[in-house]
Amino acid sequence: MSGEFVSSDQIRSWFSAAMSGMYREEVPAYGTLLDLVKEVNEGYLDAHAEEKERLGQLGELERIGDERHGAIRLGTADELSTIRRLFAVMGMEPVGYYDLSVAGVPVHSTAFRPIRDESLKANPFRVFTSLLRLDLIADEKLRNEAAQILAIRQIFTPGCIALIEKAEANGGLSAADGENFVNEALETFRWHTQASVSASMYQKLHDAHRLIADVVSFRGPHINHLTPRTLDIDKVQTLMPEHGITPKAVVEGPPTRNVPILLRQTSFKALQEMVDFVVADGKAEAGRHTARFGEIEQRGLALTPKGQALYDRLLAETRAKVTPAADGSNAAEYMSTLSETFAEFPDDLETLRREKLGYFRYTATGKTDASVTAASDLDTLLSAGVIAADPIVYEDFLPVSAAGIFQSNLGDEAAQAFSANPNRDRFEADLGASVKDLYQLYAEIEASSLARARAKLALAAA
Ligand code: OOG
Ligand code: NI
Repeated sequence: MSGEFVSSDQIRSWFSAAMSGMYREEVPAYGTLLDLVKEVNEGYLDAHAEEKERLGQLGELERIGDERHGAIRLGTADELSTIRRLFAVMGMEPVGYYDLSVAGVPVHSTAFRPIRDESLKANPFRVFTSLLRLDLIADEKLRNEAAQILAIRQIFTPGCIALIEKAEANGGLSAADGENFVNEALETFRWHTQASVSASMYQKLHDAHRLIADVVSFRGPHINHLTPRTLDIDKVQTLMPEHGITPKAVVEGPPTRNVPILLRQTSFKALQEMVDFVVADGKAEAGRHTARFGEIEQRGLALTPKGQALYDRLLAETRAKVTPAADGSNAAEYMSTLSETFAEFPDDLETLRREKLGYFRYTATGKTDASVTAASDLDTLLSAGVIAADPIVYEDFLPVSAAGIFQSNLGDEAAQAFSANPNRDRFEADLGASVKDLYQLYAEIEASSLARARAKLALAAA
């Protein structure tokens, strides 16, 4: 039976490509950005032949051009649990819990992404998915009105629901059903010019928080950005203005380094879009809404909890000295303080590995050495050159960076104080599942790569 199914990796690749095509039509600057990133990545690989070969051998080269993440913001627990089932059809599972209330954004989030090594290689498409926290709206009347508006909307097409159920019942979809599923699922992410509220309701929601207006006022959770992966974010950041795109003032995440770690991101401001509000008092009203934007990212080494703790400490130290101003006025000072503070973070692969700051993928190099066996300790095998260690790429997100991305696109007036208020239990109850632990996923990939490499050595010796 399973032979008749198309793989979930294939469905995800189709979906990611379809989404990219749709967004390219909706947001022309995204197309410009894709072309720029492609050009910079090609230039980077041409100038770094060794890195190109290494990525090729690891099977990571093909995925880079395809690589992107998107983001959506949902309104209700039902929407969140159904989107979990929708993403499951494409082999994407919830990984990590991000509380953004700390940063004045009334949402909490997870990332849906493939988790197995082969699936990540096939297509790493991920969606940062936030759930609005109406419990953080102080005004009780407005909170109830917003909840009522959200309760009656249906963000999934009947065809999409039917295909999710079919995939769940049968354990997969045929190729024809898979293609239909992609078309149906795409509808959930589409932009709608027609708002589902009146202009005055929109204004009330907007006054409470721009993000609340964005989630509550529309028929669906339009994809708000789609982010290609670049191999040189500083270069793209510098070239963006030449292509008519103004990036946010500072790149989020770690500074420029020899060995990239975690995730660096930069975005450009939301589009102003024309919106038709619902007729109130017999009066149709046109208006504007800004929600959708562009972003690029550069991914590096996944850090262990020890490495992440060092990253968090150094970032906090940097921000205690200079907090990046939204208008960009202290951008240069922030970036230089960031680099100075991060001087403490080891910046060569061998130290990062020895100090267990990051996760590594081990492979047998094919070289043999009579003085070692498959059971020799790892350092011995590495120095003999029979096993090689390569960084495992970070596949997840960073809460402080995500908050910076939200803020830069919501405008400064949106920076509001909510106290830190994580509620992971509630999120998981709404999701209908627990979120996966990202460190465990990296540790498993590392351990299984080492086991495979040792098995290969043993086989070669026999
Ligand atoms: C999501 C912002 C977070 C990222 O890359 O960190 C994000 C949003 O604005 O909905 O996408
Ligand atoms: Ni993003």
